[in-house]
Amino acid sequence: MPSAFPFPSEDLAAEYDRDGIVCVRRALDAGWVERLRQATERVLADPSPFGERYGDPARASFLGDKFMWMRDPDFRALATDSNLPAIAAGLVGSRTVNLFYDHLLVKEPGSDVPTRWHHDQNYWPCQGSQCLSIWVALDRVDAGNGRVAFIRGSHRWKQRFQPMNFTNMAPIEDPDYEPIPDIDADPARYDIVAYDLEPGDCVVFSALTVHGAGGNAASDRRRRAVAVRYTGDDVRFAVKRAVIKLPTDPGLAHGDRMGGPQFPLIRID
Ligand SMILES: O=C(O)CCC(=O)C(=O)O
Repeated sequence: MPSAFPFPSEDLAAEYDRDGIVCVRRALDAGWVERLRQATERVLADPSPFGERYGDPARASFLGDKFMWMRDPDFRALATDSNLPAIAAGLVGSRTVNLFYDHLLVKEPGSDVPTRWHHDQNYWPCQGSQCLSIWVALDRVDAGNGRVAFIRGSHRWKQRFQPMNFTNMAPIEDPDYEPIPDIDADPARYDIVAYDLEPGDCVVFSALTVHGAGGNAASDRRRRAVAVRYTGDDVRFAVKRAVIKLPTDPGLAHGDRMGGPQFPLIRID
């Protein structure tokens, strides 16, 4: 059962609205973290058809999987019965929350694979202002082992950038979108924020917020994280050119409200 949770406060919701990124401390307690670490090892040992090695396959140690909730009870509990749905609803101010998908993102020590700057919404088959991710740290995360950085306020930018192919970290040249600027060439031009996280802390960000992360080349610490993606009241299914693969046909037409077994409604206030 979801526990009583004091977050998000009105102040935090206002910060999310303004910046497109907030940090929520202790979103999950130590029991949850241990449960999810064990679930992570199960998924890494037996990846689904969505299991991926990002970057150069010969050296890859940035490992991912998706839709774990569909086959693992602990990831399902995280997505549906933890504090996360309430955090999502409160921050975007939505009466309803649909689960979009969950995404395991593990950067092992030695991984030299950065996550290039991108925003998520252009490779998600949905549109609306209430698409978001809750990225939960399962290890201590800092600048040394692949902390994610965000450009504050970029969810309000008018530009829509080419989606990024996570497997080779190259942009997907979709004519519907423009190339992302070279942010690293002039980082001082941007309002970049990143948070050191303890296990159980999370960052919550809009699918339009530009973000990226370093590799984990120099540390001897794992960087295990799980991002759970949710949608709110104003989000509709959208047919787009280059989007993530889905496990099944969601049976939705362009403009339909999110729903059905692929995108279940998990919270209604
Ligand atoms: O974990 C990472 O390095 C990247 C995370 C990310 O891009 C996302 O969750 O959208």
